[in-house]
Amino acid sequence: MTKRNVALITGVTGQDGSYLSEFLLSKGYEVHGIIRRSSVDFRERITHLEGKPNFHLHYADMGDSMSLVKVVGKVQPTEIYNLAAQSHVQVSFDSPEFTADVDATGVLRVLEAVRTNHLEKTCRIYQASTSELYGKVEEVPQNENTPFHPYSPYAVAKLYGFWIVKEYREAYNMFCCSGILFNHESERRGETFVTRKITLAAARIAQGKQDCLFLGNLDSLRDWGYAKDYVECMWLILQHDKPEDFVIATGVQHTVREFATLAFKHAGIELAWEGEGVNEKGINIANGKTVVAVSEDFYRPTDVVNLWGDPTKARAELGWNPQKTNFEQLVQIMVENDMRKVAADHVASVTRTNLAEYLEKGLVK
Ligand code: NAP
Ligand code: F7E
Repeated sequence: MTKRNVALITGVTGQDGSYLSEFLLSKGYEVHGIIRRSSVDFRERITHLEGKPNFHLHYADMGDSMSLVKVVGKVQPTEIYNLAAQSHVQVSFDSPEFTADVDATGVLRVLEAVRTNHLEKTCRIYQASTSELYGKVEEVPQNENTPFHPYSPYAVAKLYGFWIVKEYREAYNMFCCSGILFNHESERRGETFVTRKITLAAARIAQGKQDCLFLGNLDSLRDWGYAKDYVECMWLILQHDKPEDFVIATGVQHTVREFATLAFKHAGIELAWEGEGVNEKGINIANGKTVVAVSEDFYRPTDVVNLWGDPTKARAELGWNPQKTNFEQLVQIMVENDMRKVAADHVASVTRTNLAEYLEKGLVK
């Protein structure tokens, strides 16, 4: 009898959920996703998948155990990918309790939904863990043995998620694992994460639709990869012969300033940097205009500034290639996408215009 592959994805409408759905459908999976009710029923990242015979959506919420128990019971998944989260670090300072409920207790609810439905022996579970666990870093680069030092309400919540998954693995012999993923970006990245904020602004400035981009800490170092490559690793982690946790990263780090320099270059603007700290500016060499400035509104109460992953274990044990898409290619993919997107918005919608203004004025982080 052929193996029945049924995946349940929480966070299916997010960046990773959309790429993972495409990946699993291409592997012949029956894919089920959890969505929550929103006043605007437009799910941009998965619209192209809706209506496909193997793609199904169910209403549930990470804060609602009953809904999770019901969906797991109905779908009888062989694999669960728990990607749902309040995933914005800055927002976790504004909404710490909600973040804890979804990102910490939500993980427990998923594990318990599996146990309640007696699927512990047949259902494998992937937990979307994060490099933010290393936080105020204790060593560079970071691997599976590096001590954790979470440094935001988001990271503290995700630390609970990591440990409860490990606990259920040992206590109940469940196949549940965490992927400790470093930052991964794409043309589907949320618009208030720093990479996408930069690529969209570079495109708007290049096309005369925005004057200046305001950013926070330009010195922050990240190990940025391509989301499409990272979802493959989530799947590989669940196909491994043993349930284990893995660091997923490229092994290369860059500053926010370097990302901005390269993004503007792809948009046709050469930047020169002047000044320091809050007075630093990115000047368009061609016309002397300031196109990047620093705003303290984007500084965080505590910031994680030196993330650099060591993907040796994933490469050796999963055969995963951390450099499939490198930094330069990632920036190029994102800028080319946003140049097209901004050009197509020739009559900018009210929402789009307002968002650009809000971003400029520092009202949306
Ligand atoms: P994302 O784009 O922000 O997507 C988050 C998803 O979670 C969305 O589908 C969202 O639904 C859903 N969600 C939030 N609260 C929910 C709730 N109460 N009930 C049900 N669904 C809820 O995040 P992402 O970048 O794809 O990241 C996926 C996961 O990986 C997250 O857990 C994130 O914390 C983690 N992670 C991300 C990165 C990265 O660099 N991207 C790195 C490490 C770990 P709506 O569309 O309805 O809001
Ligand atoms: O910030 C600095 C900011 O918001 C990156 C999430 O997917 O990855 C993501 O979290 C860095 C920080 O991502 C701005 O201070 C400067 O040091 O793009 P970000 P993040 O906080 O690293 C991890 C792995 C996750 O798990 C999360 O879910 O950039 N920065 N200026 C800025 N950041 C933002 N957002 N906006 C700025 O204007």
